[in-house]
Amino acid sequence: MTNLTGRVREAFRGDKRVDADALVARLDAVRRFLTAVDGLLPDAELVPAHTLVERAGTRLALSRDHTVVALAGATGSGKSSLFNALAQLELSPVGVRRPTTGVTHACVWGPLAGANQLLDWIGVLPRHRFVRESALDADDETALHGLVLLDLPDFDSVQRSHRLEVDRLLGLVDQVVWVVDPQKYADRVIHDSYLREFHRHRDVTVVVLNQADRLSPAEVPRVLDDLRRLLDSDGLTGVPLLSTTAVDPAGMVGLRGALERTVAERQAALRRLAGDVDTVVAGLDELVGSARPAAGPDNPTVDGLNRALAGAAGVPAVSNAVEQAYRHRAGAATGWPVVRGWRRLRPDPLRRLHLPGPTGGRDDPAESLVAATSVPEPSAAQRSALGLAIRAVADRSAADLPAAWPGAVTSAARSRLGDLPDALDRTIAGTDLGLDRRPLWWRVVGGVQWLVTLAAVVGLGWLALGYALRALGLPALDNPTVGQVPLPTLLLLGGLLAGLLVAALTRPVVRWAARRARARAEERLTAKVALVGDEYVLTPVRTVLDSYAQARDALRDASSR
Ligand SMILES: Nc1nc2c(ncn2[C@@H]2O[C@H](COP(=O)(O)OP(=O)(O)OP(=O)(O)O)[C@@H](O)[C@H]2O)c(=O)[nH]1
Ligand SMILES: [Mg+2]
Repeated sequence: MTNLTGRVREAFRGDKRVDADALVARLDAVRRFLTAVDGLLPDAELVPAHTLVERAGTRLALSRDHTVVALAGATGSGKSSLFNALAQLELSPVGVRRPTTGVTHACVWGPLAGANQLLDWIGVLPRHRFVRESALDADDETALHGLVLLDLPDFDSVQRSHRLEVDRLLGLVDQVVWVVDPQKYADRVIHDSYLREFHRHRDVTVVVLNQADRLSPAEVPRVLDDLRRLLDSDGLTGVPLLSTTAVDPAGMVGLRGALERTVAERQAALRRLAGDVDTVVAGLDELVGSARPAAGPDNPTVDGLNRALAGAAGVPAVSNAVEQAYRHRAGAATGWPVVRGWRRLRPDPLRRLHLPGPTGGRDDPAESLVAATSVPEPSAAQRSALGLAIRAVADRSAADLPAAWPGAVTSAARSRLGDLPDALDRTIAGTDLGLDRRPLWWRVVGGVQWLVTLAAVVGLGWLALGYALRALGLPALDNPTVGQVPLPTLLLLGGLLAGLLVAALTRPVVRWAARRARARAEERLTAKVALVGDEYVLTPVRTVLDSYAQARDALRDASSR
């Protein structure tokens, strides 16, 4: 397996710009992945990818001129104070009762109209939206034009609704400024539940140690060092870390500068989404492997399937009937004419299976569309052999696939099992068994039989006439002789003997030819049955393997940068 996760984890964009087109292409690849695996993998595994595709599509379609930055942190860390200090207005109440902020407040630098749709999507109520522009007092705010700053409720709240609101918003915003204070900066909840989870969003993460004024100047660097160490162990190496003092404008310079740079770059939204794609791709990584899977099962497995299908379709029984039918028909055509009629009375073995009789194939095309043969139903053993063969096809095909796929391959292999019996029966009924044409040699031998029989009849008649004349006292016939033997006797005995001799000589030839007819029919039937196996078992399996290959390629495209 490739370790996409590993590759993704290494990808820290830092100052590297995210190309919008490349990001759109990666999102498109995630979309292709979802299309390829639709219905094949458990939906629960795909929720983050679906969410990403939907969110990213909306975010990119909405304003790209705005950068949405959220102030997130524990209650009392000073989010609202920082929010107000940045806006230089008392927009979000700051209080002593904890938690204070229950709903998200937004402040837009620049015209509100352009940001309204974005705020509708983010879900900030109109009455909690504020505009910095109307209160613009100087050009010094233009550097923040395009900033949409959010003051979030506390994430470690005793109020469940606050936590849900924070979690929802953290999934939507472009950049997060994590606000910690000197008392709680090492709190496990902040690190384990939030900061660590954001390690793939390092390049849209800023951490501020607020209330720095509560520390002595000597303590600030020490606490910052300690916090940096914690951030490193959270996987947030390299993220900007600043100290702020919300109650003193001088203590806001660093954060303000950082926000101005973010707004100027107009990269945060793209970087955030790129981080989301990284996260989703890493989550999907174990669903696909590295090796390109085989296009289908190997030949011995397919042969095994075809054998099992042939057994279940009654190919041995039909081939057997072909051999018997050949002997039956050849006997009727070449046998001694005296007993031929008696042979004809016996039923044709193929007719008994409702397969094409001596007159040839089916005349009515509609008849071949329905299962109409009387080939015996497959035995329990044949049925279970077929089940095992289909299982083997699925197992062999899925051998190289990761754990999520064999189930889909097995379902595909069995998906048309219910249609197989009819399809096999129709195929058997529609296969040319090679008995339609009467071989020329049958006619030659048949003709010879008629000739020698005729000779015997002529001889018999001749002798009978001689006896009759003698009995009536009439002059006897002057029978010609061949050597010592009178010709009529020779004709009668020779004819009879020749007939028996031809019949005796023909029998082994018929047996041999019947075996050949059987082998030929078996070959044709097996080939036709293999086509059914291909359509009903192998094609669905190949479709899944193909989807897998597409999913794998798509995920590779989504992970590359
Ligand atoms: N000394 C000092 N006090 C601060 C600073 N920032 C905030 N405070 C105080 O800390 C308390 C909490 O501030 P808030 O801004 O309400 O904190 P919050 O993070 O918004 O809290 P919630 O809304 O409950 O999540 C208030 O009494 C603020 O005056 C700071 O930098 N220095
Ligand atoms: Mg607050």
